Amino acid sequence: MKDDTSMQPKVALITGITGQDGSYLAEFLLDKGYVVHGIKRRASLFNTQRVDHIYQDPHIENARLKLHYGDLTDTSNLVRIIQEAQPDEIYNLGAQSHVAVSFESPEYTADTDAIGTLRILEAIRILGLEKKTRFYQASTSELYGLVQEIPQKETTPFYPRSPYAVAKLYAYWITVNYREAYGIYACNGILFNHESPRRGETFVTRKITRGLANIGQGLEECLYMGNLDALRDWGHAKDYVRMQWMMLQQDTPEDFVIATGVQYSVRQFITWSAAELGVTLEFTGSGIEECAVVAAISGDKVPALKVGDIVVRIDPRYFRPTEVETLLGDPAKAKEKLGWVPEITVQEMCAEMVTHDLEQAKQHALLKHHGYSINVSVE
Ligand code: NDP
Ligand code: GDR
Repeated sequence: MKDDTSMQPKVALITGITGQDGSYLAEFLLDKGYVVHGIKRRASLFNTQRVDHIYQDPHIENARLKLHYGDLTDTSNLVRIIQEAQPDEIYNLGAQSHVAVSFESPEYTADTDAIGTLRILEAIRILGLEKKTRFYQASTSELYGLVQEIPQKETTPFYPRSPYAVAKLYAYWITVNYREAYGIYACNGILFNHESPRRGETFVTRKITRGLANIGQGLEECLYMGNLDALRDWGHAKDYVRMQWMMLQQDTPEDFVIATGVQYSVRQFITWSAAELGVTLEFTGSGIEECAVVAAISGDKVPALKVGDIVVRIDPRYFRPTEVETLLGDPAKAKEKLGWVPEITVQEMCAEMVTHDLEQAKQHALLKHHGYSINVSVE
């Protein structure tokens, strides 16, 4: 590991700081004493909810969190921010990260996720920072797509199955190439799915925990889902950002798979989430006729539900043109070389997410009861 005792605080730049991982990583690095720069996008409404709790007034002396407006599609902007920040470490977490959306916006996804990565690596070169700045690329288990080996490890061949995964494949290899060609300390974390209460509402786990909590409070009628048979290796984002940092503290840059080594189906995640709410579900039918019916209720967390209610139905809209059916990672290298093991189980994570979303649903139900209009749309 690198010596961490120098007097000058280390400087990190995070693209995607307003996202799930970016927010946890910023907290983690601030705790370690870093000065953290983050890139946020201009939006017509505030979009910094995930980092508002660590916001520091830029007018105070020695503020250690600095946000810059920027975009991965804007080269000059990236060069200027990197020049200003002079980062010791760059974490490239920014991306159009939704697989289903990448089929709708493939070109934008490629521009942001593939060429955006190249733009940062080129900025490092243009600014002569090859020896100073270490680079982390948010690679993904989606690279394995149509899996060629079970479980998937660093040497497993890739077979991407979406415009998102194809864009990330370019980003993966350009990171390897700039490491080999220019000696940049650059590495890929091949991360399997990781979730948390800060997970975007349209990813499957959060859609489930939020949707069921809302239904239980009478804010929604039913959860419409896609492929319930998909198998994923789910971990907690907090565990995974720790590993992102560890990867940049080694003597030599290497790529690592980050996963838990266990997989479950989407249906199983629905069952756990319901159980956290005191609800037992029975799945009936199959394929696009499948639905989940309330079989029993214990406790009082779901006042709007009764036995016999249908809470999950299938909507073909949520099936992808090409699906990744199964993902299971082998994190042995991360354990052996870095001593990394995940600390939070998927069941604990599910419970945390349900608790969070139940609190939110109760608040929304209260507001609705008092006549305020609440938008709980789920996509
Ligand atoms: P999120 O979708 O929560 O966050 C994505 C971030 O990227 C947001 O801050 C978003 O900004 C920003 N962003 C999107 N487009 C651009 C752009 N054009 N320019 C600059 N910033 C942009 O993703 P996660 O935190 O879950 O994931 C972080 C990274 O890790 C992503 O690259 C993702 O592809 C990858 N990954 C994620 C995994 C997971 O399971 N979570 C697993 C493997 C890889 P805004 O808030 O304005 O939308
Ligand atoms: P994924 O995550 O595509 O693996 O990408 P997501 O949670 O979107 O889907 C997981 C699996 O669930 C199935 N599914 C549904 N998915 C969504 N979003 N909505 C549904 O209604 C639904 N029904 C079933 C999907 O078909 C899929 O099989 C995530 C992202 O964070 C990527 O950025 C990251 O690279 C990978 O994880 C690893």
